[in-house]
Amino acid sequence: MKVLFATGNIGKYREVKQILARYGIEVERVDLDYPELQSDSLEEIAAYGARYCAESLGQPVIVEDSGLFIEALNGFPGPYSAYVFDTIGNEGILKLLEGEENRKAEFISVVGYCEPGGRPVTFTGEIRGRIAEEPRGGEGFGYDPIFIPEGEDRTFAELGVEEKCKISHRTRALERFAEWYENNVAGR
Ligand code: ITT
Repeated sequence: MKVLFATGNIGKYREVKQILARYGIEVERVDLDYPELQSDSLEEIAAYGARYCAESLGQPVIVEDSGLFIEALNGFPGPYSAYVFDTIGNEGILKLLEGEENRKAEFISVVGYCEPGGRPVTFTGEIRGRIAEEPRGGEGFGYDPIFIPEGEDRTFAELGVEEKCKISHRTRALERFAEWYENNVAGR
């Protein structure tokens, strides 16, 4: 079983490949730059992207859209996480939270799957946690150095990819996808 994954983010690709291998699903990356719908909903963005890629490639494909939702910032950066990371980055987020006691945050991942001519389906996973006081750790990507998952003292970047991928938002979304895929697509 092999699925195409359209993403420009190598960190994401490594994780998705590793997680889906547990289910016997092989992943191949396609560097297809699809338009990101401007929407407050990660589900809508992932569904639109999956359909666009399936039609462009003429093959079944998955995409993944994720975001960091910070409670004290009313959910910011949320669906705009990629833009915010590329502009103000982790240091910018920490500045916005300077002196803020409520550090609660949530990572959400939405996987979209679509076949050419078909309707997209989406699968969501989330993990709660908090924003660290300073960046820590050298593994992972993006916001990993400033996100501490619930029940932990270490950031995702300190935990490392192996540990992160036992519990992450992406893992939970992909578990749901893999279960659906086994029942609905594999062996069809
Ligand atoms: P695509 O090509 O797959 O869209 P992207 O990096 O643009 O890749 P998103 O649009 O989903 O991905 O943006 C999510 C942003 O949040 C991006 O800056 C990521 O680096 C960051 N992010 C997503 N998942 C993360 C994770 O597990 N750990 C740390 N940062 C994460």
